[in-house]
Amino acid sequence: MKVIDLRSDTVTLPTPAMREAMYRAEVGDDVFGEDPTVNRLEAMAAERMGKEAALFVVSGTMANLVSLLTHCGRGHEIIVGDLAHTFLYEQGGSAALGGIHVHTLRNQPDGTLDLQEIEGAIRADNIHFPRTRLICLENTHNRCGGVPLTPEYTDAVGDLARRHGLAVYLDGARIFNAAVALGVDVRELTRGVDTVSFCLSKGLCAPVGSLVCGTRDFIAEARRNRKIVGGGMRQAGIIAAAGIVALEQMVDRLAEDHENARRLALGLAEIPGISIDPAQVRTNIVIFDLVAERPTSAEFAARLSADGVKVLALGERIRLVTHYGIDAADIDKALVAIRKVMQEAG
Ligand code: TLP
Repeated sequence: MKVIDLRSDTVTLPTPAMREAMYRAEVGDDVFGEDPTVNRLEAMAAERMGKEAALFVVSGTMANLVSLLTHCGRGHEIIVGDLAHTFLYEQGGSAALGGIHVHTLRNQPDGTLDLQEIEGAIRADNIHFPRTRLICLENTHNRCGGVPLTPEYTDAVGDLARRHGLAVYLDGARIFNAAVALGVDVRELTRGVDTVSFCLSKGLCAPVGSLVCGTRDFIAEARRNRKIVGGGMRQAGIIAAAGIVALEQMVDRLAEDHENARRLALGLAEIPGISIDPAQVRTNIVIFDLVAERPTSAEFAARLSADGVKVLALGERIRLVTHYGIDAADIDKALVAIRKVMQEAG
């Protein structure tokens, strides 16, 4: 029986073209800047994001950490959403390792931070206060159900930041999902921010890797910070090769994942005991609530898993993510299994 794994798009496996490219990759010592495949990937990434330079790192978490360490010093403050990945799921790395103070604002259901609230959160120059340095955004917004932030909103935050002498960092782990969903070039989503990171190892199917993109000076400093956290890799072209294939071949097809997510959301809306608004599902992430006390989200996930469908319990909510390993027939099978679990519970 094929397991239908909807826990995350991180479960995607490298494609045959990626394995071939990895096998053939030309490599060198990347800490010396001599891995031609890493250099090529970094140049491609910078170009795609409309930034001067890029840095290859092992994960989205490292991309966020290295970016924050580079933007901020000890005691500096960042403004970030209370549902941001950086805030919720990274062990407070920026505080633990960087001494960075975190000022959270409530994420709106559409993944944005209210502009007035951002403005209100910026510290005055006062000896008692930390110094505000950076505004952090996330696109698509994971915990807000994969919603894409628009170019207009991102530009507005960029304008606000510049008025106050601040920088903007975008956790764009799934930025290509946002660009595909909105039908815009990814550069429209990054032109308003100083620095952006994105992941190769989620919907784009590469086995490892993320990129931080920004100015040449910023990336030079970020390269030092990658080294201090132990992220200097040697013949990393082996994995960068898969990333090049990811950028060349795997971006446009994200639309299929979005289509499957919509199919899933529409099916879920028909199942008694499940609360979801399919109109909120814009990319490849589907989050819903269970209406009754039973099953709990943990029971729901455990029962489905026994039927070969894996989902993630996020507190009381359930998250499902579509990806390259999931087709429309899998969605229909998952819906049958979910309906069965809900009938048995009711
Ligand atoms: N998110 C993962 C898990 O942490 C839950 C997932 O399955 O969604 N930014 C965003 C917006 C992310 O969603 C993630 C991963 C990261 C950063 C961290 O990336 P990795 O896992 O490569 O460190």
